Amino acid sequence: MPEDTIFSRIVRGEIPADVVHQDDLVTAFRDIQPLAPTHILIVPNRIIPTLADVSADDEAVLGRMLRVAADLAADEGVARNGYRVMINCREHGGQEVYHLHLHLLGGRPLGRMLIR
Ligand code: DGP
Repeated sequence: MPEDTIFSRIVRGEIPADVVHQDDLVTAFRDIQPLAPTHILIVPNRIIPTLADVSADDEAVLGRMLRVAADLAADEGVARNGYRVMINCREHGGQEVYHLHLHLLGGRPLGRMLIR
Protein backbone atom coordinates (compact mmCIF):
# COMPACT_ATOMS: atom_id res chain seq x y z
CA MET A 1 0.00 0.00 0.00
CA PRO A 2 1.37 3.46 -0.91
CA GLU A 3 2.38 5.84 1.85
CA ASP A 4 -0.26 8.04 3.42
CA THR A 5 -0.63 11.48 1.83
CA ILE A 6 -1.96 14.87 2.90
CA PHE A 7 -4.86 14.27 0.50
CA SER A 8 -5.79 10.90 1.99
CA ARG A 9 -5.93 12.60 5.39
CA ILE A 10 -8.36 15.13 3.86
CA VAL A 11 -10.39 12.25 2.33
CA ARG A 12 -10.71 10.70 5.80
CA GLY A 13 -11.63 14.05 7.38
CA GLU A 14 -8.54 14.04 9.61
CA ILE A 15 -7.41 17.50 8.52
CA PRO A 16 -9.68 20.39 7.55
CA ALA A 17 -10.46 21.24 3.94
CA ASP A 18 -13.29 22.93 2.08
CA VAL A 19 -14.79 19.69 0.74
CA VAL A 20 -17.33 20.29 -2.04
CA HIS A 21 -18.05 16.69 -3.01
CA GLN A 22 -17.43 13.17 -1.73
CA ASP A 23 -18.68 9.81 -2.98
CA ASP A 24 -17.56 6.19 -2.88
CA LEU A 25 -14.65 6.79 -5.30
CA VAL A 26 -13.54 10.43 -5.18
CA THR A 27 -13.32 13.51 -2.99
CA ALA A 28 -13.21 17.14 -4.19
CA PHE A 29 -12.02 20.12 -2.16
CA ARG A 30 -10.84 23.67 -2.79
CA ASP A 31 -7.12 24.17 -3.41
CA ILE A 32 -5.40 25.88 -0.49
CA GLN A 33 -3.48 28.15 -2.92
CA PRO A 34 -6.10 28.96 -5.58
CA LEU A 35 -4.84 30.10 -8.99
CA ALA A 36 -8.33 31.10 -10.21
CA PRO A 37 -11.70 32.03 -8.64
CA THR A 38 -12.65 28.35 -8.95
CA HIS A 39 -9.77 26.00 -8.14
CA ILE A 40 -10.91 22.59 -6.97
CA LEU A 41 -8.87 19.40 -6.60
CA ILE A 42 -10.56 16.07 -7.34
CA VAL A 43 -8.74 13.06 -5.91
CA PRO A 44 -9.35 9.31 -5.76
CA ASN A 45 -10.24 8.22 -2.22
CA ARG A 46 -7.71 5.41 -2.56
CA ILE A 47 -4.13 6.56 -3.17
CA ILE A 48 -2.86 6.36 -6.73
CA PRO A 49 0.47 8.25 -6.65
CA THR A 50 0.53 9.59 -10.23
CA LEU A 51 -1.24 9.32 -13.57
CA ALA A 52 1.68 7.13 -14.65
CA ASP A 53 0.63 4.57 -12.03
CA VAL A 54 -2.94 3.95 -13.20
CA SER A 55 -4.05 0.53 -14.42
CA ALA A 56 -7.16 -0.90 -16.05
CA ASP A 57 -8.63 -1.35 -12.56
CA ASP A 58 -8.66 2.45 -12.17
CA GLU A 59 -10.89 3.22 -15.16
CA ALA A 60 -14.01 3.70 -13.02
CA VAL A 61 -12.32 6.16 -10.69
CA LEU A 62 -10.72 8.07 -13.58
CA GLY A 63 -14.09 8.40 -15.27
CA ARG A 64 -15.69 9.52 -12.02
CA MET A 65 -13.02 12.21 -11.56
CA LEU A 66 -13.88 13.74 -14.94
CA ARG A 67 -17.63 13.50 -14.47
CA VAL A 68 -17.41 15.12 -11.03
CA ALA A 69 -15.25 17.88 -12.58
CA ALA A 70 -17.95 18.61 -15.15
CA ASP A 71 -20.70 18.57 -12.50
CA LEU A 72 -18.75 20.86 -10.17
CA ALA A 73 -17.95 23.25 -13.02
CA ALA A 74 -21.69 23.54 -13.63
CA ASP A 75 -22.37 24.01 -9.90
CA GLU A 76 -19.70 26.72 -9.71
CA GLY A 77 -21.24 28.56 -12.66
CA VAL A 78 -18.11 28.34 -14.80
CA ALA A 79 -19.33 25.86 -17.41
CA ARG A 80 -20.85 28.41 -19.78
CA ASN A 81 -17.66 30.46 -20.18
CA GLY A 82 -15.41 27.43 -19.91
CA TYR A 83 -12.75 26.07 -17.66
CA ARG A 84 -9.66 23.86 -17.61
CA VAL A 85 -8.92 20.48 -16.08
CA MET A 86 -5.30 19.60 -15.52
CA ILE A 87 -3.27 16.72 -14.11
CA ASN A 88 0.39 17.27 -13.28
CA CYS A 89 2.47 14.09 -13.48
CA ARG A 90 5.80 13.60 -11.71
CA GLU A 91 8.78 15.94 -11.78
CA HIS A 92 8.57 17.48 -15.25
CA GLY A 93 4.82 17.81 -14.89
CA GLY A 94 5.31 19.90 -11.75
CA GLN A 95 3.53 17.45 -9.44
CA GLU A 96 3.99 18.34 -5.76
CA VAL A 97 1.59 15.98 -4.00
CA TYR A 98 2.02 12.32 -4.95
CA HIS A 99 -1.65 11.44 -4.71
CA LEU A 100 -3.28 11.70 -8.14
CA HIS A 101 -5.43 14.81 -8.45
CA LEU A 102 -7.25 16.68 -11.14
CA HIS A 103 -7.25 20.49 -10.97
CA LEU A 104 -10.51 22.18 -11.99
CA LEU A 105 -9.77 25.83 -12.79
CA GLY A 106 -12.19 28.51 -13.93
CA GLY A 107 -13.85 31.84 -13.29
CA ARG A 108 -11.41 33.93 -15.34
CA PRO A 109 -9.75 33.66 -18.75
CA LEU A 110 -6.89 31.21 -18.26
CA GLY A 111 -4.85 32.13 -21.31
CA ARG A 112 -2.85 29.72 -23.37
CA MET A 113 -2.19 26.27 -22.05
CA LEU A 114 1.55 26.81 -21.53
CA ILE A 115 3.93 29.75 -21.71
CA ARG A 116 6.11 29.36 -24.82
P1 DGP B 1 0.35 19.69 -7.89
O1 DGP B 1 1.45 20.68 -8.18
O2 DGP B 1 -0.42 19.31 -9.12
O3 DGP B 1 0.85 18.48 -7.10
O4 DGP B 1 -0.70 20.47 -6.98
C1 DGP B 1 -0.81 20.32 -5.63
C2 DGP B 1 -1.85 21.31 -5.16
O5 DGP B 1 -2.30 20.91 -3.88
C3 DGP B 1 -1.36 22.74 -5.04
O6 DGP B 1 -2.10 23.57 -5.93
C4 DGP B 1 -1.64 23.12 -3.58
C5 DGP B 1 -2.60 22.05 -3.11
N1 DGP B 1 -2.44 21.66 -1.71
C6 DGP B 1 -1.29 21.21 -1.14
N2 DGP B 1 -1.51 20.92 0.16
C7 DGP B 1 -2.85 21.16 0.38
C8 DGP B 1 -3.67 21.04 1.53
O7 DGP B 1 -3.26 20.64 2.63
N3 DGP B 1 -4.97 21.41 1.40
C9 DGP B 1 -5.49 21.84 0.20
N4 DGP B 1 -6.80 22.17 0.17
N5 DGP B 1 -4.73 21.96 -0.91
C10 DGP B 1 -3.42 21.63 -0.81
